[in-house]
Amino acid sequence: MLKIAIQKSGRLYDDSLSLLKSCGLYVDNGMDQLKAEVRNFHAEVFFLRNSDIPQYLEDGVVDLAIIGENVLYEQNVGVEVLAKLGFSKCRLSIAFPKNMPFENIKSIEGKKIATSYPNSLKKYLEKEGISADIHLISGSVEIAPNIGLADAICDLVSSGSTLFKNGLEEKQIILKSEACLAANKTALSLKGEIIEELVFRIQSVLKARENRYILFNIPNSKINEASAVLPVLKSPTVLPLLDEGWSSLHSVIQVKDFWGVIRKLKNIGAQGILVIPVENMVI
Ligand code: PRT
Repeated sequence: MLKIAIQKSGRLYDDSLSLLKSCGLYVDNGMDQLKAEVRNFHAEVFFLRNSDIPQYLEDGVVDLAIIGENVLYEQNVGVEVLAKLGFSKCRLSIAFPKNMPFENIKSIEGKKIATSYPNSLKKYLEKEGISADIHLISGSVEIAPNIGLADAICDLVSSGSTLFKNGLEEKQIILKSEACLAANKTALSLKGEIIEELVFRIQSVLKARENRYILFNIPNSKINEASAVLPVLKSPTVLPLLDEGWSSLHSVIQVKDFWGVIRKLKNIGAQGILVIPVENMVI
């Protein structure tokens, strides 16, 4: 039985559960459950506190976990990252009050910095050869300078609005992070086959999210021109329409190329353009 840990509530919960479900794992989860069985995959899902997950993973209480890279780095656990998952993106940054001068990273020298990430900050300061006073706080780090508890802070930032509301400015990124799938090293050898199957499914789902299925009608005389603007995996599918001289072209395009491709296709003469999400992509 494969044991997978996800956060029990918080920022990672919804995306983690939805990813597992997109991989075809039917998780029978209810409110306040510690663990739930997966009906159609030889696995169970453990709902744990984010900060407890790395230790459980290293100790082999669970085999796999969906967790922020920042937490693994902070706790320095011996686990293996199998895939980056593209959600819960953030950065661990040093922020100064707006009116406090900052020229370069050396401006941190001798300052008192409040953080919930003391190990990550310590590693960073040592690497830069800077000495500063690290003040550990477990929550609401952003208020520390305003109440005179510290000169600056080191905290996670995503939109930047928390810093802005507290009169702080992001000065130095020390780590970039996103959710990842991490594995216990022993589990990798003992349960390699089922882990490989899950990683394969996750990669197919992530690939699908980056792509869209596109179909449109085009005069036969324009098929080659239209094909040339499609960054296709292979060549596009061409199906004849009842209307003589017209065909329907089907292909897959990347979300990032989407609007550019649509504009070019319209200019070439494409009609009835349909764009459909892709649920899974096995290539
Ligand atoms: O209680 P438990 O241990 O389960 O949870 P937790 O308090 O560690 O978790 P949670 O849910 O707050 O965060 C879980 C994970 O989400 C983190 O470990 C990160 O990997 C990731 N993540 C992504 C973030 C953020 N973005 C984030 N912005 N975690 C926290 N924040 C906080 C930040 O600390 C600050 O207070 O959000 C505020 C800043 O956000 P912006 O948008 O205003 O910049």
